[in-house]
Amino acid sequence: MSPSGPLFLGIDSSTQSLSAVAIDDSLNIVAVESINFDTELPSFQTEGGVHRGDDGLTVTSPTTMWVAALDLLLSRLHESGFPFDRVCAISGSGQQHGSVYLRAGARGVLGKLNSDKPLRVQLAGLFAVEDSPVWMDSSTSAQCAAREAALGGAQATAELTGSRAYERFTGNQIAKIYQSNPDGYHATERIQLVSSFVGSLLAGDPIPIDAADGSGMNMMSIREKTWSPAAVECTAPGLRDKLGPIVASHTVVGAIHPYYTTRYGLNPACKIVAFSGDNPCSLAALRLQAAGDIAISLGTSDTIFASLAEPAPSASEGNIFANPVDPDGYMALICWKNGSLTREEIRDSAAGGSWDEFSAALDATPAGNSGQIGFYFKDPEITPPILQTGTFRFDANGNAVAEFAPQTDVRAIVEGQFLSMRLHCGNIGIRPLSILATGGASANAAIIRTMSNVFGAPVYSAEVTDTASLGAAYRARHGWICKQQGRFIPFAETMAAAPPFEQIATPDADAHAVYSAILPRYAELEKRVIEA
Ligand code: 5FX
Repeated sequence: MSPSGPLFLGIDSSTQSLSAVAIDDSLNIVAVESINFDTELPSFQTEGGVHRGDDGLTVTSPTTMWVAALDLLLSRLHESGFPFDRVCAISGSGQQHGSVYLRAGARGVLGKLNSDKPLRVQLAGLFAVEDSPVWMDSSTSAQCAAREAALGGAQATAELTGSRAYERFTGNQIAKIYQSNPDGYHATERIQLVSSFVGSLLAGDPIPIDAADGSGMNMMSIREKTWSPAAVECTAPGLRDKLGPIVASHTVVGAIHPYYTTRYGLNPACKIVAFSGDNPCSLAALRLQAAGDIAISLGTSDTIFASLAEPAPSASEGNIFANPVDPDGYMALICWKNGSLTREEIRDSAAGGSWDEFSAALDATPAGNSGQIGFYFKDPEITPPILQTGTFRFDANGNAVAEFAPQTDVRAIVEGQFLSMRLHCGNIGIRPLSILATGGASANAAIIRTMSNVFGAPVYSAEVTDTASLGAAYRARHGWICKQQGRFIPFAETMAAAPPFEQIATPDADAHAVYSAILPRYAELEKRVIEA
């Protein structure tokens, strides 16, 4: 680490841990630290950072655990000699959708933190609801149905808020708290997201929710980036006053509270930039700054993150959020449950359990698989939503067939997964111009070539770790630069010093034309599979 110069800190409050990444002004990572909730704060008795209810649906985390983790994280960095006095700005990331219920009077308590005592001791009693519902909770189906009924259906809810009503989305969680624990609800002065809550601890004042994380609540108008009165009012009475304002994600929302300057040596000039969700922060870390930049993560589940300019929210696929680095832009998140495990199943059944044989089979078969198309649902699929598992194979004439030759199976699963991605991306307005491939399968050249050809876009490789906290650190620097200059500076300009990602595939125009011709047939067959 150089001995001087500004530093920027990103703090990620994820499901299982609280982590920090510090960068310097040249975007180098200079420090990382992490606190695991289960092992380092065992008194909270969490498993994977959460408590699961007996109903199998309710999932919460003890809010005070996040408070205790913050002191532990900062003291760990302090003890390692980290130069907190050089930190100009802090931003953060939080698991999306989780909510925190601050009791009346919380603002006064936060403002008067005393640096002689740990946060945990001073903030006991701050919460009107002690256990925060988190994104893994799926106990609010009744509240989702009520929201969609109030807002004119699933598609209308998606058009208004960016997503149809999802159980984990915060508005539905708040509605459940109001109905099941009215005393707790009425004792609440302010409701925060996990992200804005951790930022509030640092600022010593409840900071606003940012538009990107606010999009995960089913209550924000995705186009206006303000609370939708209809979507707030159908949630719980008197809610608008408890939510505070929404700000653009690059906004400086406060300064560090003296608690941290005295206790850990932070610089009193250190700014707090609005905290955001983990997925928006990952978008920033992957530098998906221009509309059409997408990242495809090939992991246990396959996920697409995308920047887009003109969203087309849909009730059947994906979530649209406000873009965390462009106040006029949007981002999309789409998840496919059948990812690596499903590819591995075909590797085992059709390629002798070997990735080399799997790749050779891909190389030996033609783009478009001579018209043969397969759907492989080892698990119930999210995109498109289909509960029925199984494999559905069709020949070039659209007739269902029981089997494919092994090599055909290999090509059919890879092409099918990418055609599904292209189809469902298109349905919500994503037009990929460049693709960043991450995750395990991104190391397989034959799979990546197929990805590039299906989308007709160049593919780059990125092995970025700690994306949520790194993205938060980039955003801290972005917000700080905007504040210094007194105007919005495009995120890309602030990232000019970052080394370019390596290009690993160039699309073949002929192969791409084959996939463009197949896509309507693929869509038609997918419909048949869903309807069957
Ligand atoms: C996104 O909508 C999710 O629910 C998850 O990715 C959480 O953000 C994980 F923290």
